[in-house]
Order: sequence, then structure tokens, then C-alpha cells
Amino acid sequence: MDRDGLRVNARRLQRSLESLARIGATADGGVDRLALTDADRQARDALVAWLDRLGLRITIDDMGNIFGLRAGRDEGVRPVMMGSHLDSQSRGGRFDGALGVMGALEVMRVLEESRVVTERPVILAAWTAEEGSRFTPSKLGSAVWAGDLDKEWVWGRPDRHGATLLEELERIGYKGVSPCARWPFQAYYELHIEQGPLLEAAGRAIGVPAGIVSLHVYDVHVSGEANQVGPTPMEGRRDALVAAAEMVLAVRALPSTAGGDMVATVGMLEVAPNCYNVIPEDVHFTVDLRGWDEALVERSWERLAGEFRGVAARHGCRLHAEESSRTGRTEFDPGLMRRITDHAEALGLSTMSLVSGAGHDTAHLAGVGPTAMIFVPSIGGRSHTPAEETGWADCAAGADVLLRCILEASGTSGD
Ligand code: HGY
Ligand code: MN
Ligand code: MN
Repeated sequence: MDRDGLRVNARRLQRSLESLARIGATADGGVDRLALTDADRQARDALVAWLDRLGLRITIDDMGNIFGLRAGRDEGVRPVMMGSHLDSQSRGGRFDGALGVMGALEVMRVLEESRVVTERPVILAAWTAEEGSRFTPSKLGSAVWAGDLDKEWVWGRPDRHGATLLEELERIGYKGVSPCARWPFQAYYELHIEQGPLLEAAGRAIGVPAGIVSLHVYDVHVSGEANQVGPTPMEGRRDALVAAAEMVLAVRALPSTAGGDMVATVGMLEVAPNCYNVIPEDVHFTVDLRGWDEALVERSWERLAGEFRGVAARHGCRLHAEESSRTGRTEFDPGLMRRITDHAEALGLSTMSLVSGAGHDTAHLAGVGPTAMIFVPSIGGRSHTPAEETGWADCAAGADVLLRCILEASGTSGD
């Protein structure tokens, strides 16, 4: 079998992505497939049906992670793995996560129709609740699988309305029977959109990230004093929103003076009682700090917390700030990164090294075995928005690189 002559079916990959994008589709061309919602269940059902049609051995664990296993000649050796996530942001895009799962499905389809016999089993994984947009923190399915988070604690995580992750897993029928637990693997490859502007700006087809930045999230609560907006003089107000606004601007200013490559964002802010004629009493907001240099991220948070204390004192407000989650820096396997570069170049695809500013399940997979990612360009560098777009040819190119990496890592006959 001419292994190197195999290619994915670009039209079929496009149709899979278009079909998945119809699940949870929003009017503005995006998707709303929050983890463990009915839309997520529909996407899961579709994936399970596709895996079943390929004759793969399907396992769903008690975190709802879905695995499709294609047997190899030798059942006793470590499998090769690939995959990503099906859940999305509430106003998400059609490619984030979806490309990694549909790309892996396309690779499985090529292996099957080409009757490829691999030495090693090949496993497709769809990880539960990667986004962190419904249940925090992010990457919950892969974190429990890798042993990085306690399953009972994660099961108890509530969404904004108080529903727990476990209740929702059971409600949609995806609390599997097999215990969520890691196993050794030979290699894990994840195909993903870059979600940034670098590949497009450089005109490169394939990104080979060296790893993922460290990612810290903090919860900040500012408490002031509610009052009637009319009779209350401006002097002496204890306006929690004005104090929080100054803190938000301090977050925005941080990277310009902190040095390094940090990014700092306030993405979520809630005001109470949130009424036009009441002086804001309580504000809760998040701070997301990311950077390759984790010590710099930590020092920057200490500096920021000090500024917050000063602002709160000036406004007569109380402050409570705490770290809600952190994922340390992830470094991918140099050997797998080399394979990605070599296969891309053999396909005539230009490559570029970079670092992922976005978090991924690979942060947890990398702690279990050799892991690497294959990036393809995001048009306009946009992601986590309905405007998220990647060219079909780029999707197929990334999937071809994934196919070759999997063929090689799984040891196909004719080697
Ligand atoms: O936060 C992230 O970067 C990922 O989308 N969960
Ligand atoms: Mn993703
Ligand atoms: Mn995402």
C-alpha cells in the first residue's frame, strides 16, 4: 500500500463540518453548542453514529468523553490518539474543536476505505466541556481523564443556573459506565484552527506550536453601597462599578508595562442590582492572564492585586480576589513536532513555529504522553465568534498532515 499516496477526501470533510455546524447553528453563521446542552447531545449523537458506521469500538466514560477505537494488529501496544472537542462558546464558531474531531473522523474514514492495517490501535477522542464557557474551569473532560482534576469535584461544578455537570451529563444520557481514567499512548495529535492572526499574516499553511502559554483565571468581587441615584451626592459614593471600571483599565494596561508576551483580559463582568436608578453595589468580574513565562504571569497578578486594593480603598469598597483556575505552560513533544513539519513539507505545505495563546485539551494530554498540535490559519485571525472562518482547502491540508502523522505513528503495513 502506498501509504504516502493517501489523502483525505476534502469534500467529505467539508460536508462533515457543515453537517456538524448545523447542530446549534445561530442565525449569524456561528454555533451555540455549550457543553452538555441539548445541542451538545445532538452533536455527540451524530459523532457516535458516524463512529458506529465505521465499525469502531465506542466507549463513553463517566465524564462523557467519547472514544472510537480502530483495532490494530497488536492489541497489546500503546494506541495512537487524535481528537478535540465538540462543545463551543455560546456565540462560537464552526471550526474551534469541530475541525479536530471531524478531521480525526476523516482520517478514520480513509484508514477504513483504504483497508489500512495498522500495528497499533488508533483512537479518536471527543473531550467533554473543553471551553469552560458553561462549566468552569475549562478542559474538564481531559483534565479528569489525565488525573489533573478530581472527578467528584468536577461533577459538582455548577453552571450559572445551578445545574451541576453531573446532572447535565445524566440528563443528556452521556454519563458513560466506564470510569474516566488515563491510559498510556504512543502519540496524541490534535488538529485545530490557530485562533489568531499569525499564520495568515505570514502566508503559512501549517502551524507547529511549541506549546501552550500558561493560563491563569481570577475571580474579583467589588462591594460598595447601593443607593438611590437621584438624591445621593456624587461625593462620598461607594460605587462598585466605578471602582471595577478603574480595575478593568488596569488589567488592559498591564501587558504594556509588564514586559514579555502577556495578554490580559476581563471577559466577564456582572453588576448587581444592575438597575439604572440604583448605585451599583456589587460587581463580579474575571481576569484572564496568559503568557509563556509563568513567573511573569504570577508577578503581574501580584502587582495587579495591589493596584486593585488601592482602587477599592479610594472608592470605599471592599475587595475579594482569588485565583479560580490555572493551567501551567505546556510544552509539546519535539519529536512529534518534527514529524508534523516533515509531513507538511512532504506535502508541499509551508510551516511556521509558534506558541498557542489558546488553551486546549492537549495541556492535559501532554502530561500523560507525547503530544503535539497541527494548526491551520484562521481567516482574519478571528475565533470564539460567529465570524470564525477557515478555508476548506486549509482544513483538508491540516487533515492530510494529521493522516500522515497517524499512519506513521500507528505503524502501517508496508513499513
Ligand atoms: O480559553 C481557551 O483558550 C479555550 O478556548 N478554552
Ligand atoms: Mn478549541
Ligand atoms: Mn475555544
